[in-house]
Amino acid sequence: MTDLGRGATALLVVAALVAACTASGGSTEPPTGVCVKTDASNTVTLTANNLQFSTACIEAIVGKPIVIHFANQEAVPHDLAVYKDNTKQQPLGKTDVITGPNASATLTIPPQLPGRLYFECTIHTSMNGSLVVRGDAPAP
Ligand SMILES: [Cu+2]
Repeated sequence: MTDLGRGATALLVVAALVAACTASGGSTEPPTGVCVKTDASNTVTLTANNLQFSTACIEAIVGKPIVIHFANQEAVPHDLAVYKDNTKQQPLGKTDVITGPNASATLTIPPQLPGRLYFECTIHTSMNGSLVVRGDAPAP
């Protein structure tokens, strides 16, 4: 390899390292644009497979009941519980434990004010995410 070639290779390695560090970030907030939005009737489908939920962020509409169709696609028992926040002090609703590969349950959460709720599988708490409620708060 020529000296020029070595220099270029070293530069590429440095550039790749810088890119890797920049991409990792340090925030626990999900990046914008990755939330799965509910439809016009504030309904969304969440699936469980390979010990993971299909998304770590659901975005719902303020002031309307939130309906989550929960489908378990594997032969491992899962449930879905929603709380006011990740302290889990205020439960808002929970499905039964269901075992796939073709099981489903529907969870309806009462209308919520804007904010960031928390959901998880109570059996595998590493399966969790945010339920973001967006919109203007309804008039009192
Ligand atoms: Cu689970």
